[in-house]
Amino acid sequence: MNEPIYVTKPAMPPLDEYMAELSGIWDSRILTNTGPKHQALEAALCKFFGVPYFYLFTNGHLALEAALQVLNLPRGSEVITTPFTFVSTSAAIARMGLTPVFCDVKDGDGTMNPALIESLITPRTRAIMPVHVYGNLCDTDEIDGIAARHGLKVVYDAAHAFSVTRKADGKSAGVFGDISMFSFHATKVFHTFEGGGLAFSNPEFAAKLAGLRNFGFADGEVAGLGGNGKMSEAHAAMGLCNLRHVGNYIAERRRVFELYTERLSDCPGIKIIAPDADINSNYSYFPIRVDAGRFGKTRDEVCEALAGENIYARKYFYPLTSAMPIYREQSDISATPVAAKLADEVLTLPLYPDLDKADADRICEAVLRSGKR
Ligand code: T4K
Repeated sequence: MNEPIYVTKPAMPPLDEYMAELSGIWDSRILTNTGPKHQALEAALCKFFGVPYFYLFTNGHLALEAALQVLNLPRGSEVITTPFTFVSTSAAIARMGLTPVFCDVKDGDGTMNPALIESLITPRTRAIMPVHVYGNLCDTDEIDGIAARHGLKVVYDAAHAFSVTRKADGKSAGVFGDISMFSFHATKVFHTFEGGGLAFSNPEFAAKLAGLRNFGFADGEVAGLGGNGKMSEAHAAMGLCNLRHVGNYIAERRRVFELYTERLSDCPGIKIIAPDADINSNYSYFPIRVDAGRFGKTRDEVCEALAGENIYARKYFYPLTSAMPIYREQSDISATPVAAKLADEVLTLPLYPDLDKADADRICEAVLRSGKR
């Protein structure tokens, strides 16, 4: 049997580079509580995203919860979001005592369909939480415009969108809406082992978010109900190293993306969800849609056939979060038919910087063979 290939493999900087960062921590004995590595990484990320504030957190999910908490929405408020996402997005809304209201997505890139948002607004709606799926940017101008007209806040789940920029004006995924959340989990394009953070420009959020990630402390006193979301120095050190190499990681991802595209783009029944033409992509995922009628096998059958060859693709995102037991009673999956179809058809193939041509070929051949069984 061939070696297993997983959906991703974290990109690593040279070990001696990381050890050099760590030696600074050994000298200073400052391990956490917004130390020098943490401050350096935040400053570098402000520049990277072109935002006045970037706050690091222990992970993207906690950052998303803090982003909602800082908006101070009344309990039970409705937040319009998408069901075609990782469980974290809807869970953050629900765990903050808010109600997710599921909006359907666009067939092309799986991001929220702005044409449907206004029909979901009720007197209880207070915010919108769209997701930049696979790094494809949402229709931010339209969504932010709707929010402004209706007095709503916007928090973008930008977990997948590190380094994505708009071609037209060079704007990064960090500048839209009120706050954008990025995940720095091991499986992401840029990682800090675990981690994440918030990009924003409102100075009022800055003081409050500092408290929310540090037990509510402000000027030495507990001024609010905070938790502990601080990123450690060892994690921040990994971020400093990876930031030096992320351009290379993305170039290597692009190489793999192009290999797959060359082999799979002409296959009847397989459709690649390509990066939108108007963005500079980070090539975070390689999602394909399997049209069972034309390909001859369902997405699940393709996924199983690949697993049989020791290739572990993932169904990002299946099931829809709205179909999960905790939301099922309050949501109607038939109201989001495009998302439901995507969730049934999509399969993300392994994609990471050091996936070599031989493995990419092996994966493509396994996909093509699965349709002929
Ligand atoms: N919003 C969105 C839209 C998200 O996609 C995510 C996270 C979040 C919010 C929340 O952000 P974080 O709180 O996570 O920062 C993975 C990741 O755990 C998760 O971060 C990610 N999205 C999601 C899409 O994927 P799993 O459970 O599907 O992946 P996992 O952990 O099984 O890893 C996949 C494969 O990667 C493994 O089979 C092997 C390889 N791997 C994984 C890890 C963790 C490694 O080689 N080394 C590793 O350390 O969730």
